[in-house]
Amino acid sequence: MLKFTRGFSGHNKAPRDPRLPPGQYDVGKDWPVLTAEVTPKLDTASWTFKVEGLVGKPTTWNWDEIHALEPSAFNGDIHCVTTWSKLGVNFSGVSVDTLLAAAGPLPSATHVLAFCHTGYTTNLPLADVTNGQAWVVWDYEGQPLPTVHGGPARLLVPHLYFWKSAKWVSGLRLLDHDEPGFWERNGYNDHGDPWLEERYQGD
Ligand SMILES: Nc1nc2c(c(=O)[nH]1)N[C@H]1C(S)=C(S)[C@@H](COP(=O)(O)O)O[C@H]1N2
Ligand SMILES: [Mo]
Repeated sequence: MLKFTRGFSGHNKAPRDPRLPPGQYDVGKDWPVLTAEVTPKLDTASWTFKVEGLVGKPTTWNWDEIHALEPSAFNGDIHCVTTWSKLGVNFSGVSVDTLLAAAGPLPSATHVLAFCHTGYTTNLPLADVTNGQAWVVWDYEGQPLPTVHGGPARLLVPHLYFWKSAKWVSGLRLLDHDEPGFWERNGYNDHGDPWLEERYQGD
């Protein structure tokens, strides 16, 4: 398909923020809520997160145990496929690298399926959740992550469209193949790179 020069927007316009991927706008202070399922009430006393599947040591953390891991923070931008982006946000929690290091992915593992306390799923190549690119987060701007935004904890994979950042995440399953998740089975792109505008299947 023909693609026109990005950023050409006529005259007398403020320069486009270079942090905005093509086709995205800055949503400003708002943080829209997009949820397919009913927002759950999860009790941190019974909350767990597990790494399972093709790993040497399947591992489950409870709320206290995951907080005892090395903390890791993200400052940067998030991009929803519905075209809003939110710039310069702060999340903190734990790096997915730390979780995977404990469970030990087998050499055959190529993909992960993130699953949730609510049944939502999303798929990612293992290479997109390693090397400081993905987190399980429970703080937003220094406050507990609001329930509507996935609290007590959500996945954060900010370099991909935000549907990959599963709210109320309960674990990662390592696989030797790609297995489409909820939105990927319903027309969204398997990968979802906002800089390549991988919005829908076939993009
Ligand atoms: N469990 C769950 N996670 C989810 C979703 C969902 O419906 N359920 N929606 C995804 C989509 S499409 C987006 S854009 C973001 C929205 O996150 P927000 O509501 O915090 O903005 O969450 C993603 N994670
Ligand atoms: Mo979305």
